[in-house]
Amino acid sequence: MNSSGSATPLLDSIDMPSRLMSFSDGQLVQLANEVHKRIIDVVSHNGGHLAPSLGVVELTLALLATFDVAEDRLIWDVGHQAYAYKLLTGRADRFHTLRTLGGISGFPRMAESPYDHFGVGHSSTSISAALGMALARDLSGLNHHVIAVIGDGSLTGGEAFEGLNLAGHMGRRLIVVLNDNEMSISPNVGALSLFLSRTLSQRWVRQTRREVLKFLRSIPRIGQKLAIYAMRGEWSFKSFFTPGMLFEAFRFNYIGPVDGHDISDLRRHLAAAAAIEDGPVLLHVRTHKGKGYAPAENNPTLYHGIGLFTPETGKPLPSPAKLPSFTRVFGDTLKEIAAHDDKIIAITAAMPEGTGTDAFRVLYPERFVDVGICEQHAVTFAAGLASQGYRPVVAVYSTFLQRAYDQIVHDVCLQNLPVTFCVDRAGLVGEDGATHHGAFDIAYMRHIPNMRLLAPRDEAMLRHCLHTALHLPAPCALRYPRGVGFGMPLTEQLRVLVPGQGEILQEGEDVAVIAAGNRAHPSLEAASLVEQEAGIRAMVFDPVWLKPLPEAQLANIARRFDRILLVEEGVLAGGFSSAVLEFWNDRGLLHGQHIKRMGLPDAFVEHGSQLSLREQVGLRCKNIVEALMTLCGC
Ligand SMILES: Cc1ncc(C[n+]2csc(CCOP(=O)(O)OP(=O)(O)O)c2C)c(N)n1
Repeated sequence: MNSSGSATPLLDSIDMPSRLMSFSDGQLVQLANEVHKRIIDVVSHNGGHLAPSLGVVELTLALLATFDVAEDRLIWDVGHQAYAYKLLTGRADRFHTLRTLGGISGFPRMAESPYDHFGVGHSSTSISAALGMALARDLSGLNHHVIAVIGDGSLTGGEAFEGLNLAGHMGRRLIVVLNDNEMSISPNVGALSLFLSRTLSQRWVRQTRREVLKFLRSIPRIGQKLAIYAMRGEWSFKSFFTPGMLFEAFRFNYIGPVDGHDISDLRRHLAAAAAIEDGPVLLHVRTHKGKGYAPAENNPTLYHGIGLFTPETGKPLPSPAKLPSFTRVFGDTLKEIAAHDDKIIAITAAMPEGTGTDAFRVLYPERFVDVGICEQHAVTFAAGLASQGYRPVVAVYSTFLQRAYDQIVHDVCLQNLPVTFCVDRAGLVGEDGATHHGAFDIAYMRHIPNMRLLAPRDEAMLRHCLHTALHLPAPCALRYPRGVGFGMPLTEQLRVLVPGQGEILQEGEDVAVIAAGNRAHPSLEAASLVEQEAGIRAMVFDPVWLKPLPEAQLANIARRFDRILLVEEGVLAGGFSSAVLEFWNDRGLLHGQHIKRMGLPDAFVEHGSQLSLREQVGLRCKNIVEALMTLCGC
C-alpha cells in the first residue's frame, strides 16, 4: 500500500488506456503486478476465467503501450482473457461487478465499451473479424492498425484457418498475435499444437545459425558478404525450422517466438510488427497460463474458469450443494454403459472436464477423442464413426453446438446415423452470459427430420435418456442444464424409454402444466403451492420427448383442459411450446383454451447467477405459481 492508501496506485491513475504509451517498462512491470492483484481479488469473489486472464497481463500492457485502442482495433479471441484489458480501458471502477447481474460482462462486448471492438465468447472468430475490419479500414482510406489476439487452443478451430487463408490471400495490413501457452482448457491437442511447440528445434536453430555464420565468415574474401546475405534471410531461415514455416505458407510475415512475460521484449516486437507494411504479420508469443499466481500456474485447467476461492491459498470455496451435477451423472452413466458396449466412443471439442467425459478418458483412452475446439468437425467425425457401426457420443455445450448446425443436418440426420448428442448447459448458464446460454438448441434441432430430442427432467431421467438414446438406430439429442440435479436416487435399473411417451407426474382437473426438462420439478412444486393456497388442482405432465412429441397424451390434454400452461427453459420462438401449438393446431385440437407459454424471450439474456436470470425471465417456481393463479382467475 502506498501513502495514498491504495494498493494499486498506478492502476488507479489510469484514466485512459493511451496513458500506458508514455509508461516506462519499469512502470509497466509495476502496473502488471497491480493488475494481477486486482484480477485475483475480484475473481476470488465472483468466479471467472482466472488463468487465461493472468497469462496475458504483460501482453495486454505491452499492446496498450504500443497501440492506441481509441483508433486501433483490438479483437480478443474468445475474450475470456480480456480482464486486464477491461481494467485498463475505463472499467476499473466497475470491475468488482464482473459477471454479476447488471455488472460488466466476462467477455468483450461492443455495447459495454467503445474499446471493445468486437463481441466474442465463442472461439476462433478473431482473425475473420479482424480481416473484415482491415478491409473496411482500407476501403475507407483510414490507417489504423487491426490486431487479433488468438490462443493456440482457439487456433485449432477451423474458422481461424479460414481467416488465415483469406488474410494471406488478401495481403492486407493485419497483426495476429498468437498467444501460445500450450493449453486449451486442458492441454492443447492435435498435430498443430505439437508443431507449435518445437522448442528443441529452435535451440538447435540458434546453435546451427551461429555455426553457419561462423563458417561463412571464415571463407576468404567473400565470407563476410555471404554472412550478410545469410543474415538477411534470417527470418525465413529461422521460420523454416520453427512454427513460422506454417504461417509463412499462409503468406504471413512471422515474428517470434517471443517471451510473453517480458514487457520490454514484447514492446519491441509489437513495434516491429506494427512497422510491417506489406501484408499480414503473425507475432508468436509464448505465455504461461495463470502466470504470477502459483495455484493457477500449477493447475491451469482448474483455474481456467473457477468459482469462488480463497485468494491467499487459491483453495476453491466448498460449494453448498452436495448433489452431483447433471454433467457428472452423465459422465458416470456413460462409463457404466460403455463398460458393456465397446462400440461407444466419447467425443469432446476441447472440453473433457466441462462435459464430464474426463473420467471416461481415464478408463477408455482408446475410445475417447478430444478433437480440439471444432464442434463442426466433431459432428462429422462422429457421423463417420457411426457410418461404420460405432456409437459416437458427442458431448458438447448447447451454445457451442450451434456451430455445427449444418453438420447435424447434412452429415448426421440426412443419413439417419445413430449419433448421440449430449447437450450440456442447455438453458440459462448464468455468469458467462449471452454468448453461453443454451437458449436455442430445441429450436435448432426439433425441425430436423430423423432427429429425436429428449429433455430429462432430473438426473435420474438423464440416465434413462442416455441409455435410450444409445439404443435408438437414429440420431438423438438429450439436453440437460448446468448445475446440480434435484436429489433423485440414481440406483434405478436403466430403462429404455418409449419414443413419444411422456409421463404424468401429478393428476389434476383444473389446469394442465406441460413442463419440459428442468422446469418439471419447479412446476410440480408450483402445483402443490397453488393447491395449498387456492385449492387449484393442477395436472403436471412431463413430455420427456420434445421430438417425437407425445402426441396421444398431448391430444388428450388439449381435449380435457381449458387452461393449459407450457413451460420450457429455451427460446419460445420455435421451441417446444411452439411445437405443441403447431401440433394442436394441425390436428384441430385448439378450441379456445386459455394457453400460456413460459420460456426464454426473443432477446439475448445477459449475465448473472442462474437464479437471478431465472427471476428476470420469469422461470422460477413462483412465476409458475403466478401464471397458474392468473390462468385460473385467482
Ligand atoms: C466454439 C467454442 N467452443 C468451446 C469454447 C470453450 N472454451 C473457452 S476458452 C477455451 C480454450 C481456449 O484456449 P486458448 O485459445 O488457447 O486460450 P487460453 O485459455 O489457453 O488462453 C475453450 C475450449 C468456446 N469458447 N467456443
